[in-house]
Amino acid sequence: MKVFFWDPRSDRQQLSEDPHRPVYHFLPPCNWMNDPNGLFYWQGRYHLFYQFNPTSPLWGKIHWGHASSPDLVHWEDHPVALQPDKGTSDANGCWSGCIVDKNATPTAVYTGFVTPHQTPVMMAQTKDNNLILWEKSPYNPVVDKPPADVRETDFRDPYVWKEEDLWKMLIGAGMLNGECAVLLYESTDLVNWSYMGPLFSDSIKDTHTMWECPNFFRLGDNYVLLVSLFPDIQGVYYYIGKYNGETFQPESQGYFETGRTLYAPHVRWLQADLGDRCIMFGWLREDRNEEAIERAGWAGVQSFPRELLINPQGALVSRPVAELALLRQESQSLGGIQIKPGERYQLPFTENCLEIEALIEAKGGLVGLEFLATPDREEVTRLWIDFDRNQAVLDTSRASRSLDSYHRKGTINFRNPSPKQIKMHLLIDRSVIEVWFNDEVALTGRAYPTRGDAKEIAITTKSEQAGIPYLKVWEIGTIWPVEKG
Ligand code: DQQ
Repeated sequence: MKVFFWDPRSDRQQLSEDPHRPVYHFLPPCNWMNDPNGLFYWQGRYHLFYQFNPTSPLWGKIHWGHASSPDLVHWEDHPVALQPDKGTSDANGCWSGCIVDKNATPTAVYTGFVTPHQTPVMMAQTKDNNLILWEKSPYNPVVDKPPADVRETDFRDPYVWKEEDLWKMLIGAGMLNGECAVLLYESTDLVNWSYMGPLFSDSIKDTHTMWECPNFFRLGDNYVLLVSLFPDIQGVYYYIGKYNGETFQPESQGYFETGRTLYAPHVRWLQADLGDRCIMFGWLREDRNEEAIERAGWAGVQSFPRELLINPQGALVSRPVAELALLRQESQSLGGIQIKPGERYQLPFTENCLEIEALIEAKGGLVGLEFLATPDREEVTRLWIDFDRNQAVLDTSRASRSLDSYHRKGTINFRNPSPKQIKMHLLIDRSVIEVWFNDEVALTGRAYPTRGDAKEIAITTKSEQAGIPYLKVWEIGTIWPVEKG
């Protein structure tokens, strides 16, 4: 099979001066990336594949890009793993899928894109321990078309796992009756698949026509189904329930994340030195127009790798993997901060690649964190904690003077009733913002300040009694050897 080679280091080097380009979130050397695919631990390394257009920073003929890591945070680029092949069932794209271990042979099961009406299931394998050289299966496509009651344009993204000697596969789908569904298939060899019917279908909102990128995995005594709501990127939704090998009965459900930034997460249990963990990467979309993306020469970032858990209240939650500690550099701790309404408490550092952990207290009203902020606040991103409404708002409406970037207010409701104290865990990586509250709900967003001095951080309040009993900040270093470190 042909291998698409290029020199990733020179592209990374050239783009590394871009002030919006993250340094500790994974992204390709250049050009377009969307969904994470094929997360896999093999021979002591983590492998991440991703939807990649190697020739443009806009979505186009999609290949599988590839990188690997010894520790889930420092990455090395590899050649493109899968590329579309003319005249075959992936002629116009190798879309999303996963990798499984078939008798010690890493095997990719993915979506072939021919036309929107033809998105068969494809297979490729590698004997190469570095997962560089892949061979597509002579049996392709292994599933050529959807069942009759499924819309043929809404059938993609195989998710495969093994139960004893049987392979199971879910495919994201939209049914002719208007429901979203995950379709269950079974196989003994990954080649011959029998359709068993929808494992589960639902219609949580009339505006969704299908579920993309399904993930189905065990967490404790439960099973979790995690789906991306299509069209128009309407968030990521989960169901938690019981699975008996044939049916899935959800017992609870909710948004894993709302908003337009995080989409198409890919989840796998990875067995490595740190024990078995349920790991997720998710595509973080750009929030600026195509002209800005073309000027930048790149688009799309992966979320910081997250570990998924079910919390004691029974909700699906995530947290950054513990390996984040490997990237921490200088730190400072502050405590006992009291702020009066209208006051601004300036934090004693100016940076835009940071991690901040804080406890924030108030009896009511609003406490705000300003960051990516210019001294005159011409540009500022604000994170408001609203103790009256019991929610947080990530406000990028003044993040940038540029008309090319979109301005949003992303809101998340806290789950515990009316807390007086909120634990916040914030990652800022140039244009990327990921924040968790109380180890349960998360918000993700993008901000593109134009000024080089947009690096101040401060706390403000509109509450009579607000305090920060604890705040710790770390500078976070790069995950790439060739960039700033
Ligand atoms: N992206 C892939 C599809 C998937 C969608 C194509 C989700 O397989 O459904 O790039 O972002």
